[in-house]
Amino acid sequence: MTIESVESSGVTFLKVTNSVGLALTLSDFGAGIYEIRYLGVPMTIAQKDKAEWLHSDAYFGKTVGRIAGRIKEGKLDYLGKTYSLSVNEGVNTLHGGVEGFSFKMFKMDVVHLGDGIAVDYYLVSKALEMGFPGEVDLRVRYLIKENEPVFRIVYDAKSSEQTPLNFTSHTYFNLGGEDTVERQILYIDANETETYDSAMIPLGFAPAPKCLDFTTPKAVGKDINDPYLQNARTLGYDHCFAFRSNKSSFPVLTLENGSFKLSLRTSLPAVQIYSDNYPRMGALLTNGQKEKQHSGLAIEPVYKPNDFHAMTCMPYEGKRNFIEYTFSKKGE
Ligand code: G6D
Repeated sequence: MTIESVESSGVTFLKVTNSVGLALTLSDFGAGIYEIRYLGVPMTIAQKDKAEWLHSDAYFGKTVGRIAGRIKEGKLDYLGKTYSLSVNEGVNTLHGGVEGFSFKMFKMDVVHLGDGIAVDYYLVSKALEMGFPGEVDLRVRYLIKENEPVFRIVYDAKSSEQTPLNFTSHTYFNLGGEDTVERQILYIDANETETYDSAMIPLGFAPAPKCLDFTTPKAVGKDINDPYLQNARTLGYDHCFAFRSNKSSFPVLTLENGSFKLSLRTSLPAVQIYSDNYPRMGALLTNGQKEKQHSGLAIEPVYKPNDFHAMTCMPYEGKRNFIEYTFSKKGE
């Protein structure tokens, strides 16, 4: 295992490389993933310019919180009270508000474990920060084993009172640095998907239409121009998929091309898929490509939108979830 640290714009970028060629470049700003490479090949996209990446509204690789997704008019109705949240997308709240966790500086610690290392990022979010109830202590732990092409993100949260939490990793995958992910093959173990209004406010789940059915693996681009996917804002995938059953011991999602395969295991019950529908056209990306529509596929395991009961963190109990990504090389 090698660890290299680089300072840039007041932020520490930590590159961790294990002995089977998995390399994660992490950042204390937004407890984010700046880049993942496997066997020296890019598996993700982000803005190459680190100063731009830090504050990008693409949330490339960032930890999103306190609540990933949209909350209508910034009104959180929770346990009989209505909390007025920070609004940052018109009248609505997206990804925790103006200064969500993606744009906060975490404290970093590196822990050497028997068979790998943990890179821990800590943040304390005061009560009513961005309008959310309760004080929250979060540890985001990146676990990288020495001899496996696997990493696990573990969210460990404690709170001073009952409060809803829905953290995720907003990493955009593109296996092998292709120009877009449209030819890459996606499988998702889900047959119900979220419905939305014209502002992408979630309205509830329904049986997945054909264009959102990935229970049989298909190319990301196969149905991406389906009229169902066109809404006031975008053309492409920007949808939440509820897993049919998730024992967290088998992959609930895979993405693959001719050379590489990515498998997702998670304790979370759903996944938001966003196909980079409104890119920063021409921006140079970490995979050497210039950004365009569908340059990457954000794969964001989450709780179902608005399921604030499931999101609840109880004081004195805390809340833990994990996201695990496994990489493999075809023909290995
Ligand atoms: C857009 O609607 C999408 C979100 O799903 C995504 O997280 C964000 O861009 C980066 O707002």
